Amino acid sequence: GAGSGSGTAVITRSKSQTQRPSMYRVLLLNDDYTPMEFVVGVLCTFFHKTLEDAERIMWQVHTNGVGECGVYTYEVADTKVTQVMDHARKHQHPLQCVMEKK
Ligand code: TYC
Repeated sequence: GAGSGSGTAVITRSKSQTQRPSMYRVLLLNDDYTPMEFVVGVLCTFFHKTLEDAERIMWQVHTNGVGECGVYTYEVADTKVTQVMDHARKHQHPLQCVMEKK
């Protein structure tokens, strides 16, 4: 702080005030059965992708086995994983959605 007689004011800020939250990647995994259009729909509906981006990500997952839907704080990432898994189960598709710490 401002020490007696130092003539210097020191601004102190606690670490927690400036610490950014950990970020989490939400990933889609490929499988042999989920229709491509269903995956594109998931990316548009739950991750707010344009049709063009959704199609690019879907093909990336189809080709590489895995692809990134977005990067979010823990609570948002966890909610999206749950929403996608519930949606896939409801339509009886084996689509898998997971999150990983960046
Ligand atoms: N491989 C699937 C098919 O050929 C399409 C697919 C893409 C499935 C992405 C899942 O996360 C996925 N119908």
